[in-house]
Amino acid sequence: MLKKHIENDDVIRLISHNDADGISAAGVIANAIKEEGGQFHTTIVPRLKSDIVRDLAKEKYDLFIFSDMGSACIKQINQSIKSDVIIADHHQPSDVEANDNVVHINPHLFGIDGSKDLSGAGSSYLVVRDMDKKHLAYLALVGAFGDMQCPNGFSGVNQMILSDGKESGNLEIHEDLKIVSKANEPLYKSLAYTLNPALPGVTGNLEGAIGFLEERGISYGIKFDELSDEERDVLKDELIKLNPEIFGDIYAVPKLDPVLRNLEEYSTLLDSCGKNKKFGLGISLTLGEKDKALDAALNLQNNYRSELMKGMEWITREGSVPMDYIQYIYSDDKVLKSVMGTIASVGMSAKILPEDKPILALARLHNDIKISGRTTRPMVERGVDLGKALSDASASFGGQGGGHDIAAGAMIPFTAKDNFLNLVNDIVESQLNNN
Ligand SMILES: [Mn+2]
Repeated sequence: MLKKHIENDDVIRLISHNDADGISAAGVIANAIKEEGGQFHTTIVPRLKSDIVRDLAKEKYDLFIFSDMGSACIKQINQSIKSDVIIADHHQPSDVEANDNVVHINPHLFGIDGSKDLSGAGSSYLVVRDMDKKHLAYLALVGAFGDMQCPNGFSGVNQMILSDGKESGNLEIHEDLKIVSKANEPLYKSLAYTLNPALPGVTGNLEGAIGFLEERGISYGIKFDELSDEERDVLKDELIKLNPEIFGDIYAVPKLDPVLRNLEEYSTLLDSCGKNKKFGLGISLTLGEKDKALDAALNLQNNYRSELMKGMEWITREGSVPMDYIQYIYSDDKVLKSVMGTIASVGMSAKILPEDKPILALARLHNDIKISGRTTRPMVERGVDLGKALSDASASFGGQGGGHDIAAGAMIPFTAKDNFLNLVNDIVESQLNNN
């Protein structure tokens, strides 16, 4: 269907999600269209709502493509869009069947788990794969990284996309240290900025990183890429002592600019674009734009990283507030608010905060509080389901919440803060007792 519209010289209308997966998804389709000599017009939105679908329907395009979204809105799309539609999504679909003018691609329709085995960028890749586009497989995996679908390697359809990438010749896997910004930051910053896996005493701690390297006689002010082989070996041994997961498979596209080469880092850079609402910038990176675009994106990432370092300093100093069964952090500081969820989870994985209680990160937004909840796999195995806890507790106070057992979110009125915390504490207690 896509090919036919490109041949007709139709400008193709792309609508995608605002996170790293959504931007990668748009990038996969945009690259395919561009390579075939077609034209496209892209809009990135945080959520596909009925009024957006209604407004789109008024636009005169012959083909609409929804990527990393759309499956929940089949009913509205059926009702309002008469042109051709492609939906390439991986979220839980609504149970409405799509009309004949709608091609619906979603792993859940085939009994495949869309939260683990295929991303929105992956679904989009399946749309263009047969147009001789296996060289775009890597971009589908960037999306999978964005949606955290590579905990210990790829699974399911992602695995097949990985084989495509290797087959096309541009994607390679090699074992190395999984520290970030090896080519463009001094080593101590690379270590402090490495969040996944976390390095206790070093992640989120610039001074800790300098101290760690100085004590071991490793030059901290130069880039990782400039280290001697000898220093690299020492660094590897010492970092493995901190966290063995720091050495492992790296998925890389060598022909890309060094700062994008590692697909996981590529996805973090797109995430920075998304968080700052620079969607055009994100998409232009996926289309191969360098120089100014790359500098602008790195700039956004740097700002985010310095906010993150401030946040990490803050939790190192202040710690969390313990309750009997949960712990929480709360702030109404402008900088801290933007990184609350991340510092809560990195705080736990870097062992700054205790891991034996789920954490809620609370950020005040006017009259509401935004909550991000995180816990650990062992806590989930003991019965904790944060998605359920936050959905039930927020509903009791006229708020909204939900998510996964291990990570969830909610929004509640500010006035309900203390009662909400007490209720989540009680729910987690009963989850543990009833397990
Ligand atoms: Mn996604």
